[in-house]
Amino acid sequence: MAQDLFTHPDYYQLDELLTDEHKLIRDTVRAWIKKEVSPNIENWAQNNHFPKHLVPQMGDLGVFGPTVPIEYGGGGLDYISYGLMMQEIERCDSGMRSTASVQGSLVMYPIYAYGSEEQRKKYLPKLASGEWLGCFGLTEPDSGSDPNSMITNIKDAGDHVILNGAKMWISNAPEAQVAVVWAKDEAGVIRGLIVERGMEGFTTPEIHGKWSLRASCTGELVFDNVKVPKENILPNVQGLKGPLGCLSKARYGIAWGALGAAMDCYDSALRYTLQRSQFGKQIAGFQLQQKKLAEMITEITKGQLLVWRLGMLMNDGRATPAQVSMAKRNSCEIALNICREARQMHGGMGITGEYSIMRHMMNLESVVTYEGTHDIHLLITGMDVTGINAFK
Ligand code: TGC
Ligand code: FAD
Repeated sequence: MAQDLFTHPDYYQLDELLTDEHKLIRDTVRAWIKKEVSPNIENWAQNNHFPKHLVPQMGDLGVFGPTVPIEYGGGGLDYISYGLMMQEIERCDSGMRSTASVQGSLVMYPIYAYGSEEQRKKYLPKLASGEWLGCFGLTEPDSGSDPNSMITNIKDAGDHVILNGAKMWISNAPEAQVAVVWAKDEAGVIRGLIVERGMEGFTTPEIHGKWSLRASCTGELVFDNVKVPKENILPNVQGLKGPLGCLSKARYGIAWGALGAAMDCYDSALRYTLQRSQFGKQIAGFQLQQKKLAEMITEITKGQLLVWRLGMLMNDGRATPAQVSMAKRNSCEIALNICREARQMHGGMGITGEYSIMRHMMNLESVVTYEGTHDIHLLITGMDVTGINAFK
């Protein structure tokens, strides 16, 4: 990637809606990204390299579990702060944001919200600091959009349970010390367990050949008669609402994050079309290019307002899962559209690693799929407004 010249578009002076602390947090994460990530991200993605040396730095920066209380190593911050962090990280690369959202929303959050005091004290500080990396196992080879169909299971064996099954497409898995895993007990009730690397029968083979999220590692979780102590079961939740509750937090972060990728593509397209000349004038002077830029900034501005309002509702504890779905879906849709337009506006240069556009576009194909596909979120909105469940 060439020098990172990003400045964020703020067409409606939305910075006025942020506190000084919000702006400080955003600018701190942006400065770290520009210094530590932007110069290398293209190389890491091209080489399918997960920069795990950054995990402790991300911990120091406070991007793991920013809304978790300070006493457990979290940031004790609000949801706008969390959103801005995800926006800044994904503005550079969705894979890096994946690392942060899995750790914070899908590993730390369930341990905080559903765990015992002992579990919180044992795991949260190490996860917050980045000493340990975590992953979240819900999806299985035959159970994706319909997680209730999972077959991974636990059987009671006295002071421990025996875990069998396999999870698929798990971000961070090959490097994780800890996995929050969802499995059905003998009564068919979904339970959450904390599985640690080193437990006999637990392996995490890497998934190779991805064209997307190449700077994030993805793997399977394979459980072959793994003995998991009962003290590792999350005591305070049962059923699908456990993993879905975590997904609401992570999807919220993605809503801000994907918007960050869209902002980067717009920023790059604006700069490029102002600099590049054809037919004797800047290409930004052609009406067709201005239409693209005008539509991009309109969608970005609407998206910024949507996620900010959602963040305020999250702060008040009033955001509904369906509202989160709408924002995740909207941000992914506009980011992909903006990315595709920006790619064309960069001409041939748009397919090279000189610009971040192609990498964003490939990354966003995962973002629009994981944490609930585009169609699943549309059906959640449809169900919410009609009261009719189209899934069943
Ligand atoms: P349904 O009967 O609707 O719900 C079961 C229970 O869960 C509650 N619930 C939620 N709670 C909190 N947050 C949400 N978002 C919730 N959605 C539903 C619901 O109220 C109910 O509670 P209760 O008390 O009545 O039991 O369940 P369903 O089986 O009909 O499924 C509904 C559906 C399709 C919407 C859901 O299963 C779904 O969202 N599917 C998509 C699966 C998904 O998102 N998987 C993501 C895997 S993790 C991942 O991709 C990480 S990538 C991370 C990265 O790298 O960044
Ligand atoms: P399917 O569920 O088989 O869907 C295939 C198609 O059918 C989709 O277009 C879907 O929208 C459509 N479809 C399904 N049901 C319906 C319906 N009722 N009506 C209309 N259309 C429908 N999972 C984890 O648990 N943890 C992780 O950390 C994680 N990380 C991931 C990282 C990456 C890079 C990727 C690609 C995935 C990751 N996932 C993870 C898995 C992800 O959540 C699933 O891929 C996603 O939920 C979709 O499941 P699926 O791939 O099995 O597709």
